[in-house]
Amino acid sequence: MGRVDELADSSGLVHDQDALRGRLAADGYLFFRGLLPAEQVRATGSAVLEKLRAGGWISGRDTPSARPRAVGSRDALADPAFRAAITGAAFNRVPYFPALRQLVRGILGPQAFSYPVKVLRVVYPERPGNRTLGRYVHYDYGVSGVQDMLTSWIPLMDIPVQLGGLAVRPGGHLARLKPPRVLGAAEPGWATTGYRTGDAIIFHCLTPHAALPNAGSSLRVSGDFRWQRPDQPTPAELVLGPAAIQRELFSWMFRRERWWEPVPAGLALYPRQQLIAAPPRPSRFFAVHPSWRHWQPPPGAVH
Ligand SMILES: O=C(O)CCC(=O)C(=O)O
Repeated sequence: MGRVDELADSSGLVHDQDALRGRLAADGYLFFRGLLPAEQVRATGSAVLEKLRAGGWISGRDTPSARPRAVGSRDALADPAFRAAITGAAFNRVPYFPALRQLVRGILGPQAFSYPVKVLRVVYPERPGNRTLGRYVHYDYGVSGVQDMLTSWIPLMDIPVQLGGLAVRPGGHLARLKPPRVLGAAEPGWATTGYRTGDAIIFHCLTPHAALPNAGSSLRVSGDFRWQRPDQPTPAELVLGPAAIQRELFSWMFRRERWWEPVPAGLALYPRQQLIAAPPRPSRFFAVHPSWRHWQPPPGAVH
């Protein structure tokens, strides 16, 4: 991987909220080796792959279909097998794993919640013409328009660097705002790791990040689960779903599951486009670079 650095492991800080906030403020991310129960996460990955296998994304021997079924997560939603995977209980349960939930609440506050809308990433080996949007260096502020929103990126299988896991630019959240661009495979100043099932990386919405190319021969499967405090304006589409139905997305499917909990009552919901059009407010964690005053929402999807 050339000069790409190794992520710093914050596992030793999980019980020290001040230290976690301090490191998030300094580095823009927190990585935890083995935070989650590896067996349960592996079972989640297998459940996702089973649905995809049934839809022809992979053969019995886990070889990806010669023609990708979809390039990005949005195209993928048109595919019934992908829809079965992303709406399944196994995948939707991930942000309710206590170790993850407690950790994020320790950083953001006890009422912090995860958006019912979650992103499943199934990334084929990269070939000309199938580069995903996740390969562009971007900021997740463009996803929600909520200052201090955190993204947790969870590998649902072992993801060696060759399979193109997530890379972050440590300290990049303190720097000047930059336009999107494709991340090179060995850029100095970036950090990643060989992710293992059970690992988690959490990063701030102003932290530049991108996926590395999948240079392997199998699919890469991971999920993004995003979090905010309930006392901040909340993007309606991430709670109610893209069609803005009047109830919390998936509540009718999972409300009887032991692990499920509803989003807090009384959220102030706004159209996502309205929230992402405004520059970020001051952060609770660090001084925002003045260039963010000139923030423009990206012309299309950023993630
Ligand atoms: O996993 C990827 O391909 C990209 C992830 C990403 O951009 C995100 O979590 O916001």
